[in-house]
Amino acid sequence: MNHLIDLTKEVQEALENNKPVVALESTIISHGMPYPQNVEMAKKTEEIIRENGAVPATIAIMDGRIKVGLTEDDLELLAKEGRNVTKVSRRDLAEVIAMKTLGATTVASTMICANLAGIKFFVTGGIGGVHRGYEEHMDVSADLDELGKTDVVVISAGAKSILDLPRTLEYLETKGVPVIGYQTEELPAFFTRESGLKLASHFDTTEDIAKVIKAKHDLGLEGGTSVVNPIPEDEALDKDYINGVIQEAVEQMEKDGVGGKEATPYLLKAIVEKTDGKSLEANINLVYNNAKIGAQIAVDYYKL
Ligand code: PSU
Ligand code: MN
Repeated sequence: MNHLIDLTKEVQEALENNKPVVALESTIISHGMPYPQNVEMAKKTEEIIRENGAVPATIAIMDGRIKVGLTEDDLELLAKEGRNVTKVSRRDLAEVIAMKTLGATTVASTMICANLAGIKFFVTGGIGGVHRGYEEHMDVSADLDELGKTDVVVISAGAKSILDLPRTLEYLETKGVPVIGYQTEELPAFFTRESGLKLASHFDTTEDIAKVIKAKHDLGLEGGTSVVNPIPEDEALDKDYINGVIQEAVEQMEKDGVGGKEATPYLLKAIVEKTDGKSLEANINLVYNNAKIGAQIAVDYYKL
C-alpha cells in the first residue's frame, strides 16, 4: 500500500478479505451541492452501499494524507467548507498532499486514489466530459483521460448536458473505454434518461456487467470502465425544460468569463438556482440509485 494512504479499519478489513468496497468522491460534496443537502446525501449514499452488501469508502485529501473512508465529522467539514475546499483533479494531487491542504477529489483523482488503495468500484453522480464550445477553449475534463488509463469501474448517471455529449462519447471510444448501459441502450444525460446517443453495449442485469468487468481484468486490459445508469423514470426532469436552463447557465458562464476548474462548479450552482432546487433533488436521487446499482455490481463481481 502506498505510504500516503490512510484506510479506515472497516475498509482495510474488507480489502484484505476480498469483500466488495465502493469508493465515493468528495468534490460532489464540496463543489457539487449546497450545504446541508450535500452532507445528508453523502451519509445516505454510504448507508445505501452498506444495505446492498458493500463497504463504502469516501475519499478526500486531509493533512497531507489520502483518506480512504471518512468519519461523519470529516464529511461535515467538507460539506460545510464547500468551495473553500480545494478541488483536486490529477493535476492538483501532488501539491495538495505536499502542502497539506484540505482537498476534495474529483472523478479523476478519486479513481487514482481508489486504484492505489486496491478498490475496483466507484460510485458518483455524473462524470466530467468535453465542454460545449470545445473548438474554442479545448476544455476536456481530466476525468476522461483517467478513464482511459486507470483501472476503476465508475458508476454514474452519464454526464450532464452542460457538456458536449456526442464528443464526450467519441473521446471515450478513442481512449478505448467501455461505456456500458445498465438497462438502457442510450447514454443517459444525468437529469434525463435519454440523450439520443446509442451505446455500443448494454445489459439488463448487474451480474452480466460484473462478468464483462471480470473478463476485462482477466485480459489485463488497462483503463477504466464507465457504467451508466439512468435516473429513475419518476425522478427525471423534463428534457426541454432542463436543457433550456442549461443553455442559459452556459451563456451566463461565457458572459462572466468563467473557465478552467471553476467551470463545472459554476454551472452546477447556476442550475440549482435556476430550477429552485428541483435539479438538486433529481441529482441526489440519481446518486442513491447509482449507489444501489454500483454496490450490486461490486457484490456480483466478488462472487465470480
Ligand atoms: N458533474 C456533476 N457533479 C459533480 C461533478 C461533475 O454532475 O460534482 C464534479 C466531479 O467531481 C467531476 C468534476 O469529476 O466535477 C469534473 O470537473 P472538471 O470538469 O473541472 O474536470
Ligand atoms: Mn475543465
